[in-house]
Amino acid sequence: MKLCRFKTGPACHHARIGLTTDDATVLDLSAAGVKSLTALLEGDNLVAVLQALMTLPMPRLPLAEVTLLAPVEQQEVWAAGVTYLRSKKARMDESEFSASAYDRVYDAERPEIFFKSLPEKVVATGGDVGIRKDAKWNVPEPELALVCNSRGKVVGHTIGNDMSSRDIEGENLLYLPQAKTYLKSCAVGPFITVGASEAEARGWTIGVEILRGGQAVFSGETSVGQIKRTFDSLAEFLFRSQSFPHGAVLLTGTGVVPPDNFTLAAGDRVRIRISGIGTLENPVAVV
Ligand code: DO4
Ligand code: MG
Repeated sequence: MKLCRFKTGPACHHARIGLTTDDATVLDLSAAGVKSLTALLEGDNLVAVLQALMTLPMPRLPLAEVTLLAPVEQQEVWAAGVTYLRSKKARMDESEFSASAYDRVYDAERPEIFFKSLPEKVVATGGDVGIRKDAKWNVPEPELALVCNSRGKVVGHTIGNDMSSRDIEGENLLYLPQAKTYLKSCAVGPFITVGASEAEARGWTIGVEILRGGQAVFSGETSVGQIKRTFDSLAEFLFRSQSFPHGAVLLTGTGVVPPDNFTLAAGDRVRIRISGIGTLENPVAVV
């Protein structure tokens, strides 16, 4: 079962909450009085609630005819880093200066967690993701994202793109916020898969394809099972000495890194697929 936020057309100004079970049509849960994703995610027994909602009469719309919005309302987006061996190696290669920090954090009990985006700045599928005009080496980071409620419980999974400027990050670790958090640097969506256990999610694959003029100029794949840390431990660290009254989204790190001679260009399209969730696709623009 997958939840989404959508609009029915350009003239429609309010977001509706939808449920899809077939990836072709969406049930408009607004017709059953569901006004917010957050309220749904806060309740206990989400799967049972959704199953009960599905028995009610509701409009069913073709997915191809709606505009999918990012599945975030008031949730901040945070990100974990260096959770895959591949990411540790890439960071250590990009910066002699910071190599030992990456090496240490991979093995440390405390994960690297950083702030990624305010909810209102999150880009939906189809929207532009940005590469900084002052950066020379830009990559997407395809990541599984944990959707947590206000109690820190992982209640769903979605897709995140942690757009990153590797030259800025590699120059000095203290530049990480500039390399990671800038205009259009975070895309999330389009669906939140609910009801999957961590064990199930660990069997999913994450694939990324970068298209230039319609041709793939990079593609790569990893398995969610390669993430070193458990989802609960990542969520637990995020919520330590912190409060998220509306819940939060936590990207879990990248395990697919393009070769060092690759950088994104304006006009590229980044297509990220996670087998249990769907496809997040965004064109690239200079910001
Ligand atoms: O510290 C660098 C960022 C790491 C990251 O974003 C990742 O591993 O995905
Ligand atoms: Mg990342």
